[in-house]
Amino acid sequence: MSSEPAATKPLSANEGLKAASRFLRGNIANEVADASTGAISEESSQLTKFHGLYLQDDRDLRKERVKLKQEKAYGFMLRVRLPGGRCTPEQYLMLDRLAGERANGSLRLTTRQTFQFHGVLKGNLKPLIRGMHQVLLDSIAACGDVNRNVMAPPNPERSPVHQQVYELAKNWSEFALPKTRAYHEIWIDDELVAGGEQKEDEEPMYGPTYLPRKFKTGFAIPPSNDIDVFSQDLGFIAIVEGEKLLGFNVAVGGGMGMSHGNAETFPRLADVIGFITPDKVNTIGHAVLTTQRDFGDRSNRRHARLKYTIQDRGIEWFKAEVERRAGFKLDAARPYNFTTIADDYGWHRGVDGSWYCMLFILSGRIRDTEDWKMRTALREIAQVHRGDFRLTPSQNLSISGVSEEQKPVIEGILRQYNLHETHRQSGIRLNALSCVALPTCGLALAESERALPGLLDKFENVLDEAGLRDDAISLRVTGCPNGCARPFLAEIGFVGKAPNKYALYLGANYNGTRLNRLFAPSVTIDEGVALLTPVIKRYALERQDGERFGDFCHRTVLAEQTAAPVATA
Ligand code: SRM
Ligand code: SF4
Repeated sequence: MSSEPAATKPLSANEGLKAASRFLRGNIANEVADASTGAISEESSQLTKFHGLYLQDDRDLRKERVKLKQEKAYGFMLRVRLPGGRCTPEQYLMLDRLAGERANGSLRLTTRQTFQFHGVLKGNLKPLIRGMHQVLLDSIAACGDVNRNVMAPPNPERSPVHQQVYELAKNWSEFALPKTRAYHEIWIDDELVAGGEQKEDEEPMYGPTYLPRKFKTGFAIPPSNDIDVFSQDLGFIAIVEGEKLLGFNVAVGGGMGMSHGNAETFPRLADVIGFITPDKVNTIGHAVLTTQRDFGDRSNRRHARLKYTIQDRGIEWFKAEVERRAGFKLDAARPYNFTTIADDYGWHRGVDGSWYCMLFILSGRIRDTEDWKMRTALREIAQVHRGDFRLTPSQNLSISGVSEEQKPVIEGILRQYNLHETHRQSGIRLNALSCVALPTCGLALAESERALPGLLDKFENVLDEAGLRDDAISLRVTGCPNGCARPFLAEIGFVGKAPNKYALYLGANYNGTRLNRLFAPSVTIDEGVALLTPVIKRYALERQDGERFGDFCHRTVLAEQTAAPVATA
């Protein structure tokens, strides 16, 4: 598959769709206006992704619907574009309102620092997008074959460099936005629906068929690798001297997704190819992105990410092509050191004197339940907060830029709703991620978000017994091997294969620089916990000074397993 140039093979169906879409318009407007069904066509649902929208259905209701001879319970997922995960209180209040009025009453914080709505009925799409537009939010390029939501460390008040890096991330996000007017026409201005004259667009950077596949960028500031920089197609690792941002090491070709049992698909860590000064971010970004645009595989979408372009053609070839396009040579990469992936929970004071409070939010799910009114609490905070909110790559939320006078007010609301101690939980819970999976994700093979609480309870029992309750151990669960919670970078990864069947991965490190390995190809949740119980007990007894769980597994059980026959997924 890999040696043949992609151009000689037939193009995938999506390429034809994009080319014929008149810069992402297609027939979306007409189909959204059609009230006879809650769905849109397969073609349109491929195109709406570029507008941040996925057609989904409630999979819990599928059987019942068939019985009743009704169409599936369709609803859309909408993903907001939110570079660096920043939103103002005014924006938050609008999102919260829209979640209640136009979606399923919850907001979901994602692993790429943004919000998702679920269960949006077709008739609610326009009001929702227009509501977002009123507070200057959009969902352009939140999904689709383009540069996705750009990640950056969440708390700029930690240092002036954090603020500078956030600005650069935002700037690259704007730079790499598609230029088509389709989004505004369809969702905001109604030009097409009203039969307005078709405008022609240009996409100087993307061209009419955009990229072969999604493309993800993230900025990290060592020693924190909270954004998992090596999982990004394009990563910028800040090199800081004293309080000065010297520039970035550039990392290319990371990605998580794979298919079980298909060795031609695999998770891959990005390669560091050199160093650039801060003024070169967009130039290098443009060179990397257009190299992938021109050389990525447009015939096979399972082989179309940048990681495969690099794997097939070689990193030296790739670097030379990027340098040719950028018009300069990269400097040698500078030394850096990542020590953690964790969010710093609780209250902290920034260098500018303001405070931020990092809240732990399990799986990023914000909703009210009978006994826990988290959504109400956050709304009340947004009503009085004068700073902003920062979403983290670990699905958490930071109340950021809080003044000394405001701090007791915010703290009072957190206490009133029992949110003030969200971070006083076991180490494994505070380091757990899960993807959405069932019931909304059409690709889920197993439960994830809904399985996480039970899985954590079981692990907590084992860890309590071993005296390891407070040890930070990263656990990531996904409902399939696409890897939306970056499970291949977890010390313990559960990757869904079938209902209550998971491939169990072990031994990544706690700074996101080593992938984990398959430990057991197919286990139920109970079997997985049972398999790991002796490992956890052994860790408690045999770990070396300061040794993390993932490193311990790498040194012991995985090394021992290598000597024995290797399991395959
Ligand atoms: Fe993802 C597809 C949810 C981060 C790799 N992802 C999906 C879809 C849209 C399912 C679909 O295509 O029908 C999921 C929607 C579920 C739902 O009901 O909401 C979905 N992905 C998510 C989110 C919401 C997970 C979460 O619980 O937070 C994350 C949203 C991120 C965002 O705000 O933009 C999310 N997805 C990721 C990540 C992590 C990251 O980017 O840091 C990855 C792995 C990194 C990577 O891309 O390699 C990821 N998602 C995928 C893939 C596999 C892509 C691949 O080329 O390997 C798919 C499937 C696909 O694209 O065909 C996918
Ligand atoms: Fe869906 Fe799979 Fe992503 Fe989970 S990992 S949200 S199941 S695509």
